[in-house]
Amino acid sequence: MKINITLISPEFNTSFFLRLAISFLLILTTTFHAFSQPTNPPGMTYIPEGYFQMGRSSGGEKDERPMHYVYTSAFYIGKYEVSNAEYRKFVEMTHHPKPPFWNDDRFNPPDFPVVGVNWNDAMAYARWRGGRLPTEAEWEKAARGVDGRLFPWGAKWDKGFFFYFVNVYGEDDNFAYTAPTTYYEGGASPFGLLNMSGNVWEWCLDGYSVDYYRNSPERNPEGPKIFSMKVLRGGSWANDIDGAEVTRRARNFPNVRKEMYGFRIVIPANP
Ligand SMILES: [Ca+2]
Ligand SMILES: [Ca+2]
Repeated sequence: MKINITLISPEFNTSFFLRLAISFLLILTTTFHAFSQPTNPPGMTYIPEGYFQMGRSSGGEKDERPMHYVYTSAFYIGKYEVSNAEYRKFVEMTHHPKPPFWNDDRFNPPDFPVVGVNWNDAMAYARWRGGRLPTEAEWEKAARGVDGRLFPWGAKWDKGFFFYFVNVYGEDDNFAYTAPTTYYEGGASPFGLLNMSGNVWEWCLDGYSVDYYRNSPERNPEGPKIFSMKVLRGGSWANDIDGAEVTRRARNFPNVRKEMYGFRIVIPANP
């Protein structure tokens, strides 16, 4: 008795396995693609790698010149300054010392930026969140994008002469001291970050040197290593509008706490 064991024809067989293999590859590719897309950590904004114009070619202070092209790798940066509510979680979980202005009603609402933190406090918080402070280059790129503007929203008076888009000193901008970190959406940077100009000065990772731009590396500069003062950026509620230009470079010692000093954090995208 003859038994036919060829249940599937050779043609069908090849075609079936080819289709199966292609389907498998497609699923694999889609899955990999999904995992390789940047997934923003909560409250953070993705800034792609690439060059931008750092500093300025004229005006401002000597330390803001010359304008030069700088490359940064991709990173995530806080859309907002770190708030009192966020910093409170850190203090409660780590027993890190409380900021000195926490009993001051002008500064302590939960949704307002934490102030009175020094560079070391800011770094401790950033590390607790799995990140660090932004380098000056990262901060400036996030604040102005790639077109060399001097304010996050564009040119100085692009938003008119009323100040409902930035918290500075002595203007009708709704707040005499700090303002909520989510306020002033009209002054958002090209990447959608708020209060890069004004509200609180923001500590950066870098040490400060007046002539750093004359010899800084083109890719991912991290500031001079031998200087003891740290950079602060963006101006605050205690500065006028010109003090809130995104090229302005303030500095202070890493142990100084002031009621106009705060920060936001960075998490590298490809650590
Ligand atoms: Ca103000
Ligand atoms: Ca700010």
